[in-house]
Amino acid sequence: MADTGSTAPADREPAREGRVRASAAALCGVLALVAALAAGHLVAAFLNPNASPYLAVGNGAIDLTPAWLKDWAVRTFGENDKAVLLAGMAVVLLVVAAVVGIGDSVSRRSPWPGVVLIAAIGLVGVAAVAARPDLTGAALVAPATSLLTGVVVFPLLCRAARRSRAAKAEGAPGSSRRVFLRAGAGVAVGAGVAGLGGQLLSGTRDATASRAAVGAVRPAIPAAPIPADADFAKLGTPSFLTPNKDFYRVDTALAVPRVRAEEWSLRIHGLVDRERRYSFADIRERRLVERTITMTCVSNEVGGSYVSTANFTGVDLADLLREAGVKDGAQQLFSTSVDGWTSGTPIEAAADPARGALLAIAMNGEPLPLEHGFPARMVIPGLYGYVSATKWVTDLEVTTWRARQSYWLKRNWAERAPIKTQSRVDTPRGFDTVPEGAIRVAGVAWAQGRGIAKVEVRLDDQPWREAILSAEVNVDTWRMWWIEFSVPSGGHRVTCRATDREGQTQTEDRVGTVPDGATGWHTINFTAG
Ligand SMILES: Nc1nc2c(c(=O)[nH]1)N[C@H]1C(S)=C(S)[C@@H](COP(=O)(O)O)O[C@H]1N2
Ligand SMILES: [Mo]
Repeated sequence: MADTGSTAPADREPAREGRVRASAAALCGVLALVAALAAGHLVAAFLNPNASPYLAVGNGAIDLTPAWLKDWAVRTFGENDKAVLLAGMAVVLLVVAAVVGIGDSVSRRSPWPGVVLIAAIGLVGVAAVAARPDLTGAALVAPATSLLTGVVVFPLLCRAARRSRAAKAEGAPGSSRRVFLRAGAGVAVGAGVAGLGGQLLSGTRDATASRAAVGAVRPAIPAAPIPADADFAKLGTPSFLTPNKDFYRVDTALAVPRVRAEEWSLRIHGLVDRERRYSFADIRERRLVERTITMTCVSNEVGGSYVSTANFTGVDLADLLREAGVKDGAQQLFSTSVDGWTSGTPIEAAADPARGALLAIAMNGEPLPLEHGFPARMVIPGLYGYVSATKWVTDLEVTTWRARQSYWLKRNWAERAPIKTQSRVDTPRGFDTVPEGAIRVAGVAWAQGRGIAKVEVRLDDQPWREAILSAEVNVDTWRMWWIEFSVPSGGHRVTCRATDREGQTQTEDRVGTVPDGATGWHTINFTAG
């Protein structure tokens, strides 16, 4: 029977009038939810955009998702997987909020069940932010604001709905019927302004300006110029260097970590003689070296697109490790990103000057784009990204394999993951129709660390033929190829296979990406005529 401690008889009376319409009750829940999320989002914009409870819960969901489901999502939605997750979360939350609102109006004995449920949802947001290693305690203010907004706005809206309903039932005139309309509209507008304001603020502040201030990064030792015949882009291969905006992107970060260069530092510790810490200025002032490297993701399916090439500029990781002094017994370089993602690299790969592992601060002459790790990341030739390419890297611990287990290692991927030799047909595309007669088949091959010796191509059941290779830039980069065939009209199949400079030809055996990279030959079907 009790209402929320309100004393005005006008408030108490209508509460006895019983239920509001289900649609109005649902709207109370939905509006309270939207207001809560928007308020938290706005506060987070001032503290740290990653403290937004909505994003934090989404990130928490990604980390808790079982590996098989994650693989399926990446396979099914590709680079849209995050948008799909956010949209899915929105649908679930809206339905829950509507149900909370309706449930509350049905169990009209007190407003508490709804408020308790809303508080519980709010606590999930608080927990998700608290779980992030990159956020300090102050960041909890954002989800706490959401929680508070939810528990305050929800009962207010419910009460307004009941008053409107009661006014209508009594045949009361004019404005008293519109209490709910006004309250609802007020909350909706407030939420819209807060949400939009938060989005604008977090979008322009901080890291973007910091990146612009870094300006162009010029290496003391530039990479060799890329020869004109390093790609056959005119014949349908990718361009040799991948423009930053087209470079593949793979990470677990729902909101790109926004780190200011001025606030970034890198700590090197663990099994070392001297613990070291570097600021961005420390790194930038060193002798910078540029290397042309082809990166590949272990999740790249045969024929897939998670492979790209750039000129990376930075300092030798081996130099930094030498300054720290790696102790005997060290096995693993365990790196941690500001968002808590971790990677484990064999120490011999990270510390070997001949391999050329980089702590990179620039990509194709520009500071790293935010989504590729600004202000600093690791890039190690020859290893799949999950064991080598930590973006937004902030901590390097020299340790053993037993002491620390990295993010994907805990999720069934292999401890060691050198990149496997692969090749791909880019032209024609699968299921293309081409004119009959002479056609050009073109593509790309890679065998980082070993180099490509030849690529063979087979049309239908004809014998293998060797393709023409592009100029070799270095053994750590991909190589383009092309070949001409004469095709009669009808359906056809073309397959490619690469052989590395150690004489190993890609195996025909198809294995999936888990645990250490896919194998098999890429085949596409097309039609001539
Ligand atoms: N912080 C962080 N770094 C990361 C990842 C990640 O999820 N988080 N993913 C890794 C993986 S699996 C790959 S393949 C490369 C991809 O780098 P790119 O997005 O710049 O292409 O980044 C690596 N570095
Ligand atoms: Mo990856």
